[in-house]
Amino acid sequence: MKTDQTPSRERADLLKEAERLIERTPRRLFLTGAVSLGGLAMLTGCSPSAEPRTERFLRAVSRWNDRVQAGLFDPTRLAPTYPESMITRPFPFNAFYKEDRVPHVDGTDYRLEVSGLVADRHRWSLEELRALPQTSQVTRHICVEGWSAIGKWGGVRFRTFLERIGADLTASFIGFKCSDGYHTSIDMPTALHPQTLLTLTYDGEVLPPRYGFPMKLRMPTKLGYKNPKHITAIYVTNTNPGGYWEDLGYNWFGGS
Ligand SMILES: Nc1nc2c(c(=O)[nH]1)N[C@H]1C(S)=C(S)[C@@H](COP(=O)(O)O)O[C@H]1N2
Ligand SMILES: [Mo]
Repeated sequence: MKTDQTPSRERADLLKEAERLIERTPRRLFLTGAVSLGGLAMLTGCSPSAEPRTERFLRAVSRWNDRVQAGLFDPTRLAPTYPESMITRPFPFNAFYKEDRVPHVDGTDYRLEVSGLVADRHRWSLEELRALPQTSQVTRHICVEGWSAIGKWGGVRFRTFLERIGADLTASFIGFKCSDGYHTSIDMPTALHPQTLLTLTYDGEVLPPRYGFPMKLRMPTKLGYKNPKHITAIYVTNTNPGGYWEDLGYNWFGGS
């Protein structure tokens, strides 16, 4: 069937279903090329000839979804926290590669780059970051691949860090670059949320390599792929930087 000939009601349902599929599709299917956005559109019953148009349309739906999620986001509403007895052991590892390829970053030479709309572009050593006020929380991490797990992360409130670097808090986005080539970005209201932490520890220990040494941005209000590990650079910007999975069709806002 051609999208053009689909009755509008049916088409709306079809798009809703396609969007759900995009957001729930296991990343390995995107990775192996078994599923593309166009492919997903086909699964929902559109002909190959309608592919590019449908793809554009689905991306527009996902952008609309970003705006709805941003509008619904309550900067004061806290995600659930859990007792330490509920921590998932062992906590799962996940990345766009297998665990044997986890980067081993040297903490001695490490300096966190800060750029964009900030007053202070000073590069931060781990010692300096550890000297900032630390806090910890036990929260649930939810991955779109269909698993969730409870873990304990400790570090600096991201709002505190943004204030220290003199970030323009009226800017729209924060971008993150990682030592494994991963990248992602978040909206400012989420960056300023009290449970958004620049974490340096996992379960009371220095963050191990598999969980993102030297640091992971941990947000219990966002899905797993929005939580960057092995951060090397942070930049404040008004241009949406996108992200590794986001550019492949995962929803940008990625709220959980
Ligand atoms: N640098 C980097 N960060 C990343 C990823 C990655 O591949 N590289 N994967 C993301 C995804 S999809 C998930 S579910 C979580 C997994 O974090 P964990 O290994 O601590 O469970 O990291 C997120 N952050
Ligand atoms: Mo994930």
